[in-house]
Amino acid sequence: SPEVITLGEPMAVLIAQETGELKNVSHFLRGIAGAELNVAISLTRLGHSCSYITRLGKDPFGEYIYDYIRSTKIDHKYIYFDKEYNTGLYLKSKPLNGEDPIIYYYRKNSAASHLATKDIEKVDFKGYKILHITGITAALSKNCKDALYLAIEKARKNNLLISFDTNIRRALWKNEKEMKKVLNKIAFESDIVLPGIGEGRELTGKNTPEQIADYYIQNGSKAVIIKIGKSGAYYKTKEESGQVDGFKIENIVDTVGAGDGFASGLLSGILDGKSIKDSVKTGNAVASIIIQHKGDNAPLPTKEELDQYIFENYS
Ligand code: KDG
Repeated sequence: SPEVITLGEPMAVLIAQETGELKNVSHFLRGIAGAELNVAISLTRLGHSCSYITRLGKDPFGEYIYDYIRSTKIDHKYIYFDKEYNTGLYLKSKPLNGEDPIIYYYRKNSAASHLATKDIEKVDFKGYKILHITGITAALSKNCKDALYLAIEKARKNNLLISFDTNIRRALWKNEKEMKKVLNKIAFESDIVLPGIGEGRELTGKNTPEQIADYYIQNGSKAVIIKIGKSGAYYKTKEESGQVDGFKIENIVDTVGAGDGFASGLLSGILDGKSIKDSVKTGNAVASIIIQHKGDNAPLPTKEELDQYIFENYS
């Protein structure tokens, strides 16, 4: 088996080539998106093996995503085509310097939102090391949430490490209470929980990185890594804790995808046998590369390029 398995919704993204309100933009650049797919792309670029489970529409965007995945080293045997529903799509604005872009989704009732337990039942989890999941999948539909729970259960039975990026997407949740309940439940069952500082505050009601980490560890999570933007990340396990500074960047182009870059760097560090502290540093490095470019996942470094980047940019 490959080392990592992940599941989620891939989308095509149309990236505005002009600033201003999306309704006035007439030129877009097409790209590939989807938090878990971004992680899979980055991991395979870094020399690790990864399977991706999803459903795609039999439409031009679905075929575009499939062809793209086929051009990477991602294992695609668990990608299913859905004849009935379309592939999700989203629009991303071109922000003025350093701001977060505006995101507009066309994904309701998408092919991937019809991913279900029957798709996960077909998956053999034996031999994988890590299951990587995000809170986005839990928000897509009831059947996606059930599929996610089944993946967690199968991962547990097969001794996989479970890595969970909370990835709050408010637009996809019915209400705040449900969102907190579901995301925290998944976090308590995960070995590694990866919230941003704002997400951690919202989900736990605590304030500092340490308090947020303690809340999750007391409830069953093994390691908590809190992303704090320019300041890097804070990590805590039962045994150790610390803060790892972020990489200094002159020009932030697009923050979307930073969390996925972080997750992929972190997991690659863990798979390479690095300490948690060095794995967090590797996560920071990939995130800092992503935000200097406008795509959600390009251009991603190979392992050699990343090592060189860390060597040159971190003292
Ligand atoms: O993390 C990046 C993702 O947000 C982006 O690729 C699209 O998956 C996506 C989402 O639901 O926001």
